[in-house]
Amino acid sequence: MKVKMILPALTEATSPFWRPIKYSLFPPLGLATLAAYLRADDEVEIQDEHVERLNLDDTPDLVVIQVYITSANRAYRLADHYRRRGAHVALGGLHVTSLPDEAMPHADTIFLGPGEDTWPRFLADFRRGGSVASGPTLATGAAPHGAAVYRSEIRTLVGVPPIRRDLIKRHLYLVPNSIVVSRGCPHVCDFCYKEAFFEGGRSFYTQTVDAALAEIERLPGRHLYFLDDHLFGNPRFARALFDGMRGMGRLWQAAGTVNAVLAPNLLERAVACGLRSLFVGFETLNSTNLLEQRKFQNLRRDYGEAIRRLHDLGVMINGSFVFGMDGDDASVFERTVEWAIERGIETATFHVLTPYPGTALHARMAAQRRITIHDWDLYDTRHAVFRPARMSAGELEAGYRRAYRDFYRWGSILRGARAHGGAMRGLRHAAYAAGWKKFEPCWDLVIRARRAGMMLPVLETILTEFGKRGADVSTSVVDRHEMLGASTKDAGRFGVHRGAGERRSPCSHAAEDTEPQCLPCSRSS
Ligand code: B12
Ligand code: SF4
Repeated sequence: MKVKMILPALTEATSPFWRPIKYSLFPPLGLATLAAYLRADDEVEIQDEHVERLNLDDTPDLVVIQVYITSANRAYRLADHYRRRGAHVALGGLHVTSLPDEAMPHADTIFLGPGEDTWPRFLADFRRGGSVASGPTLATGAAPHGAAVYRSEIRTLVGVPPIRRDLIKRHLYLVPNSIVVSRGCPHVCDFCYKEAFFEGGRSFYTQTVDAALAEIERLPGRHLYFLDDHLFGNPRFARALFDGMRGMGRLWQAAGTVNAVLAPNLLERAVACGLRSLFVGFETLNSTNLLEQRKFQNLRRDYGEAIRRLHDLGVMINGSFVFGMDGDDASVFERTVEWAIERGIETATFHVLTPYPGTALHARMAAQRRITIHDWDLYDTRHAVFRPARMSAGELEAGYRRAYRDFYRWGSILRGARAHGGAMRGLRHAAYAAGWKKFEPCWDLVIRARRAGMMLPVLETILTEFGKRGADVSTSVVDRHEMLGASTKDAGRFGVHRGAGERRSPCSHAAEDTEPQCLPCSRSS
């Protein structure tokens, strides 16, 4: 069987404002996950339109398209194209799950929720002769025009086959070693995609620690980027994973919450096994906004203390902030940027609040008739698609753009550098922030020359230098903690071999006190 898997690019990809660096970071892990369920004799190709021109002249038997909100229009055009050519078109992903009725007319089969249970079931049905609409338990019946709907019900990562990384064109990505070892998140924020996507089943679950460690072992080089929504979301799993990673010599980046950063002895374990930079969802400095968005886990948390803890352990921070919540007026931009600079946050990702269909935020705004734009192309967190409460949509968009400009001015970078209170640390801050934003045209040149993969050794070298002192401190803290008897008792519970870390060669990056710097790798700044 000939299978074509496509990650379409958002419409912006063809615009002069296209920023290659932002979209050449991570390979399409979701599609590579699904490809693992195909047979060895299937002919399969993954094409990612963010990094390559699609070949649309082929004639696959089965076309699989992953649909995000910002690429939905493009995805539907591609689906229509392949249906005209006689292929069976399967659509899935976040946007299809939120708006199945919209996706149906463009597909032969649609998939709601994660694909680990529905996709293999569909494949079996399809191979039996294409009668997918009557799939026994999961196909929930035919839509008016005949598309079948497969709805995910069984939520587990136990026993999933290894991701088909051989199908990923590693040289086209700046961060080819991205990895996810869990799905979802234990929290419930109103603006997040999570509740809609995982509706009807568990919305947070992890691999076994053994499986996660095995996946890490399969990745070449040293650098890893965990794309989990909240790698620290299950502290017992996280502790066992970090203990298992000790001695592997990895350098890694991930996302976490303020809460997780403040949790005792979790961050130290992460640093001891190679954490060098963390994407932290601060989102807003206003507690009324946190309440409004039900981001309770950030309420009454000491953001300043979280930042100090990260910096003391040598972890670089990418702070995430959302503008446009009902408590925000036009002063929010300057206040937030100043706060971040004064605390020496190295990089920041700003977003305009965006009501994704299926979220509680969307339902609330729709009920209040505040949604003004329905073109999905503009749901990219750069446009105000709703009427803000305390400023105009124009002010919100202009303020968002100004926040980026102000945060990355040379003056701001230098002020942020001074906030670290030490020459070498300050230098690291300046090198990091400037390296990301000020030299973006250089990155773009490398990417356009299809040499993105060449930058991985550079990234690894930089991260090796970054945070050595923190790694030393955290290693000794963790060791002390274990000597006191609080060792890896969680490991067995999650299926990790006891002492997995000890089996591996000792960490080679735990000695000198050189000033570190690091390439920023924000998820979507
Ligand atoms: C990495 C990432 C990116 C990367 C690259 C994306 C990529 N290569 O896949 C970059 C930086 C380019 C990016 C950009 C953006 N992103 Co982004 N990104 C992510 C992130 C952090 C991880 C994606 C991932 O790899 N997940 C792990 C894999 C295993 O899961 P998966 O991809 O969802 O695939 C599974 C299922 O969805 C399903 N599935 C998917 N497709 C199909 C198809 C079929 C047929 C079947 C059966 C199943 C199926 O099966 C897979 C296995 O279970 C997610 C958050 C998240 N946790 O998903 C946000 C996320 C997807 N991004 C989001 C957004 C908003 C954006 C941007 C608009 C941000 C911006 N401000 O510009 C842009 C635009 C993206 C676009 N091209 O349109 C939102 C999407 C909201 C929505 N409703 O669509 C998310 C959910 C973040 C969030 N919390 O809001 N992103
Ligand atoms: S903490 Fe992050 S991933 Fe989790 S529900 Fe909130 S916004 Fe979503």
